[in-house]
Amino acid sequence: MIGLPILGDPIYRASDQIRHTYPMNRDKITLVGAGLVGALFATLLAQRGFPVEVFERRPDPRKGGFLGGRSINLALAERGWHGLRLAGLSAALKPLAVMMRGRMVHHLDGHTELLRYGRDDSEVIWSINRGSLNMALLDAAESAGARIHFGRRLQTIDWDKSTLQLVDDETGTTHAHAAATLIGADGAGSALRAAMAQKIDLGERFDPLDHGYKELEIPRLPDLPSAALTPTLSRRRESGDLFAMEPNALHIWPRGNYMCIALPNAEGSFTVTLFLPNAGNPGFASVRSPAEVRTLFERDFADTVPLVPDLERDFASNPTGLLGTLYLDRWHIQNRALLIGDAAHAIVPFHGQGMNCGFEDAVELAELMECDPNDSATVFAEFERRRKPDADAIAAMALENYVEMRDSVADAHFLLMRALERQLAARHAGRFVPRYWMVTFSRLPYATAFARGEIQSGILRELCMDKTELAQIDLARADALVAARLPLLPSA
Ligand code: FAD
Ligand code: 8R5
Repeated sequence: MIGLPILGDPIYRASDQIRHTYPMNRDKITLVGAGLVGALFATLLAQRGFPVEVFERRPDPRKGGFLGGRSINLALAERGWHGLRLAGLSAALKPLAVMMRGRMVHHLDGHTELLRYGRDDSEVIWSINRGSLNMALLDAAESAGARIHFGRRLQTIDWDKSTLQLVDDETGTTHAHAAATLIGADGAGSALRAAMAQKIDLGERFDPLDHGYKELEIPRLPDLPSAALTPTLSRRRESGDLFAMEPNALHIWPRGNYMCIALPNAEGSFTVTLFLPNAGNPGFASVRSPAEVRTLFERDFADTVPLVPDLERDFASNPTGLLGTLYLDRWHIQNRALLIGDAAHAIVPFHGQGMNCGFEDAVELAELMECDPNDSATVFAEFERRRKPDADAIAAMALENYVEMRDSVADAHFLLMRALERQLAARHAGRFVPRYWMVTFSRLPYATAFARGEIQSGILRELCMDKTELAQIDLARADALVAARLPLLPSA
């Protein structure tokens, strides 16, 4: 037993300086999927002394796989940072992330305006590269003691024999593995979920959105063809600028029923995403040929045209992404298996909360397991009881935020309500907190953000009815409504 920690022996982990005691008698936990949520959860569990084994379909991205492809970024908010902090990763990742202070709205006539998300630079979101984040999490999981097996795709489960069938897609070989307690973080197309559904009715429902998405790229300023550059951009390039647009913003081109967005990448490029209905015009069914793509962009997103040199090629070669919401009535089977992250509750992307919510799952579950390490049945049931209302709430808010981003953001009445919202937030700190702030900058349960958001938007609608300017609002009435309808929030 030399070299192995014994009960009561403190372990010091270099990465976060947290002291852990390695307990005995903890059952091994088998995880499926080492994506964002799986890798974070493996880290948190291993830190808490659980033996953790992870099976991941893909090869190890640290061995030359993730690099080279397109830069794909994600918006990281407070819930996500909290998980990364607990994993001891936030200090190392912060320098890789680009601050996004607000929405940079690109109007049809070409003018832009920045609508700040929060009050100051402490209330912002961050754009981070998915590959870098995933690799940092894999490193953290392994340093905490988790064992990750790459090139192992879960195919089927023999529940009676507690055995997984795993396939190595590169060689075609299959492997059997005995596992008693399974946790699935294998994403929206979860194989564990499919295997669970053969044993019990999960009450699964997928609500497809009738809109899809396509990713395009704005290269770094030095990589843009000179011919396309405006005089301003040429000057900026000569002065050494890397970014072709404002880097510290999430760019939005709201166009009513559809939109483009762009998130900055640390090296200077932007990932642009076009969200469009699948049918109708414009829609993915009608915008197909290179000429149709160009016509759409020249009409609706004219300021992006010089910045997306490979427009037609990106459009043709990148797949059209499907969107929708996954609802399950049950996330677990007794003490045998539990789903977390997208495998349990994939949502539409419009609040930028899919990963953030999944990280919150990982933290909540790791903390429950730490409190009650030998009773998976109770922990799994409790996890589902606590998290399901929050998952349902963020699913609903994400759908609502699509309308806000693509449409309302350019609407005068909406902007009046937003301005009043800020004023009430300043007058009633801790009581009137904009829903976006609760979702993005706090760790209040999503269900609380949703419920209070409904009350708040009722107040805003009543006060703004028939009004066009802030000066017309009856603030005494506003104060009375807030006091009557919104209890003080617990201080964080
Ligand atoms: P995944 O990240 O999908 O990981 C699942 C893992 O399981 C993968 O590694 C996969 O290879 C593995 N796997 C799958 N099947 C098997 C199998 N049978 N056996 C073994 N392993 C398997 N969220 C945000 O919060 N902010 C954003 O800005 C944001 N932007 C996004 C942009 C895009 C283009 C997309 C597609 C999503 C975005 N999301 C964002 C959502 C976010 O990516 C997901 O919510 C998050 O990745 C979910 O993590 P997960 O670990 O549950 O699933
Ligand atoms: N996901 C995001 C927001 C909210 C921004 C706001 C929205 C692309 C497939 Cl669509 C979207 C947000 O309200 O002003 N924060 O972060 C990320 C988003 O989309 C991501 C990049 C995406 C899935 C394609």
